[in-house]
Amino acid sequence: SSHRKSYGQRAADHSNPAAQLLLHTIERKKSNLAVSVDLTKTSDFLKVIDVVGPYVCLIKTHIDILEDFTPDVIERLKLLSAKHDFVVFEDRKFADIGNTVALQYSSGVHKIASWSHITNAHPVPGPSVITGLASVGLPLGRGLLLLAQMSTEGSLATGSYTDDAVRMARAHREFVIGFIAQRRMDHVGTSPSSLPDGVEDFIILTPGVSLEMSGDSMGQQYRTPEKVILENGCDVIIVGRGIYGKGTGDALDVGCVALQAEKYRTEGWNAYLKRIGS
Ligand code: 5IU
Repeated sequence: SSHRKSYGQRAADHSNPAAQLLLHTIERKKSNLAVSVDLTKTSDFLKVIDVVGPYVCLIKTHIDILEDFTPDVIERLKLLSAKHDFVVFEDRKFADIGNTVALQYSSGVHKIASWSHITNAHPVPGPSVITGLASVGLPLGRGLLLLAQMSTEGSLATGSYTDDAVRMARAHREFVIGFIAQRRMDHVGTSPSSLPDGVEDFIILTPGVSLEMSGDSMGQQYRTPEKVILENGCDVIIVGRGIYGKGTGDALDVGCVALQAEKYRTEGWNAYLKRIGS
């Protein structure tokens, strides 16, 4: 299983350029930490990204929560991505018919496909959500994550829904590079010989990670980096408030944010080293 291979070795099991970029970036920076920058002011958003940039493989955005969005934000985000060598993932969670998601992905104010290496979709509409997004994203070398599970209490994305998400992904491996999930997915039944090339490698990015908190007041449930990487076999830890706190305006303590990012990077990487047995 891919579980005990190094990130760098696994890049060879992917044809998608965004998957290769992510795995090589993780290896190069020795970081499986992604920071989710859920801040509403552009100045805070860019400041946190610049501070955590050295410690992360990936920055996850919710571009539609910025109150003062202008296209210049994207130019600055691209500059920071080049400066700090991180991948960009817009957590858009597409969930409509193929024609609509293609428009939402390419157009509107945010033009997500033009700058985000990776985005994600709910499998609830069926395979057409993948083919709709792929019509825009594949020519640009983008990659897609399917939402196979969620971290929230009472989530409906469980059992056969999760398994069917994996089957949908297997049928579209050129574009679907992995999952947002709580654990690795290779338990979903298949014989390796039924796979096109006998190899299956999906990258698992997992949200709901904190060292200190067990949840929030709105249904979020947290696990530690060690638990998700070592026990649950996930590949990338996604951390938001555990790193930037409440993150409102003046309260943003840049030194503290950098320390937290370094701490989560170390926790995540050490858990990975244990997993691959080195
Ligand atoms: N997120 C989750 N859980 C999920 C999915 C996405 O928390 O199951 I799918 C997003 C929401 C937020 C980030 O943008 O990940 C987690 O932020 P905190 O670490 O601040 O809880």
